[in-house]
Amino acid sequence: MSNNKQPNVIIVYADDLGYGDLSCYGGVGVKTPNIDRLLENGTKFTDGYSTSAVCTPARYSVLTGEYPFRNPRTYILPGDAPCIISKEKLTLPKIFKKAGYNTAIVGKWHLGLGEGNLDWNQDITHTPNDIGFDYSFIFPATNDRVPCVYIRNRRVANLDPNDPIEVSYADECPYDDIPTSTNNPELLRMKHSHGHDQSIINGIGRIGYMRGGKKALWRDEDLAETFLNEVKSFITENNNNPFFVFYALHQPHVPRVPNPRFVGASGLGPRGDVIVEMDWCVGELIDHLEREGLLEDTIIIFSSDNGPVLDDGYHDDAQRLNKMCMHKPAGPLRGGKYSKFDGGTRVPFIVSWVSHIKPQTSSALVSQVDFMASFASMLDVDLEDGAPDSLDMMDVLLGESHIGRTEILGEAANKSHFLRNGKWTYLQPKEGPAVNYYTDIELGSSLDPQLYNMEYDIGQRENVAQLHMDIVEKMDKRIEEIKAGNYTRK
Ligand code: NG6
Ligand code: CA
Repeated sequence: MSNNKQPNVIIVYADDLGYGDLSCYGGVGVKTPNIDRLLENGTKFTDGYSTSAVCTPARYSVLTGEYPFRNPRTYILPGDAPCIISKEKLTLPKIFKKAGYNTAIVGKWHLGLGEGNLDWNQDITHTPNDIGFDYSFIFPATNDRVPCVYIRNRRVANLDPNDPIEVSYADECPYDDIPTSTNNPELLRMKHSHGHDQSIINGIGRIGYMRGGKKALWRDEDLAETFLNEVKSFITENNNNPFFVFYALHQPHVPRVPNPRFVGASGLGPRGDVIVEMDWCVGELIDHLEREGLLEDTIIIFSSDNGPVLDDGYHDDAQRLNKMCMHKPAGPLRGGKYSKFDGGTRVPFIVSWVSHIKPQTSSALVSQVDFMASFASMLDVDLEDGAPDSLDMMDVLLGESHIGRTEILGEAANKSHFLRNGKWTYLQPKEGPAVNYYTDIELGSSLDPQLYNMEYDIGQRENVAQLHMDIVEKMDKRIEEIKAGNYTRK
């Protein structure tokens, strides 16, 4: 690096934002001027991937540098799951800590808390603070799962000891005195289309049952600003010390409830409105760094955990309005969230650093699993045997080289894999419906092998497997090799 001051690093990580959802990625229905602004001093990656088409496994890879399937617990977790990252494991925040940084996570967590049978009214023993974060202000799982509360470090925030929290993910509601979607549909202000029919919190049906904790409940309209203010305070407090922040946004995951200031901001209904709100958050973040005199010295990465979905369980008119406005959340890609097609894992991927990066577009193949080895290399921290699937791509992330990975492995929600190698993407056969009935997303499941030439078929329309069975066999073998523990870095 040309200057010897250690840059601050902020990863802004959206939830279910698609490849086509930003104006700088060609999105037509919604304007994202603040995120686009990152490209004035940044690289726009056209071929950047998360490791999974759903949240928990994708986040697991960012924080551990490991493909999700190496840990059998990397499924979409319920809100009362134990933490799936062990305290001993080398993690991304630990890399920063070894280099003298202060570290924080703010926003969505969804990697489990505690050790099982969690008592939400006591100090929690296994939180982000045990895997390398000095400070954490999170919600436990997703905004559609109970408990709908913030957790600051080890404690539920604003908890009244006289109103303890109970949480259950049993099929039947174990509490007879709480409102549920089945018993109290009159309380709902947003109707569910599938699932989300258990506890009602703030007029919205959720996944899971929750009793008590009234004062601790979040207001959905305030989530964005609450998290933003936490990030801002942490930055101000660390003005004189290098810091790493994992800013895990909750937008545009369901239920999409923008602050009233953003209602109607997009013309795309709630989904578009929360994207505008998210963009505003990024603008506020940039302005805050500037005011603190830190913008020049801060690397900002913007990406998403997985691809887009329109109907993910609530009637919020996303399908109709997106169609009407011709907004394609996955852009030219096939499939979306949950899918083995590129729409599941190929996501917006921007790296900006005001003092170092010239505006450019890069088609280098990059994966979020590489953050760990890349920052370890920048900070001169030894990975030892941690982060086995992570490659040092720092020069690529900084736009100094355009030679990325040769191969990328990704997985669908059903744990079936694809491998991209240069222009070829191969999808391993797996039984299952071609299209999910509820979300209307093409999942990429098929008993036939699929091979696509990404150079001229970005939409993965023409399966050329039969023409290139030699490539199919080679790529299939390679997936099995990687799965069997032939780690990428060795
Ligand atoms: C699914 C939910 C979906 C969403 C997803 C997790 C239903 C019917 N669907 O099970 O709404 O919460 O889990 O999304 O309950 S993720 O982005 O955190 O992976
Ligand atoms: Ca997600």
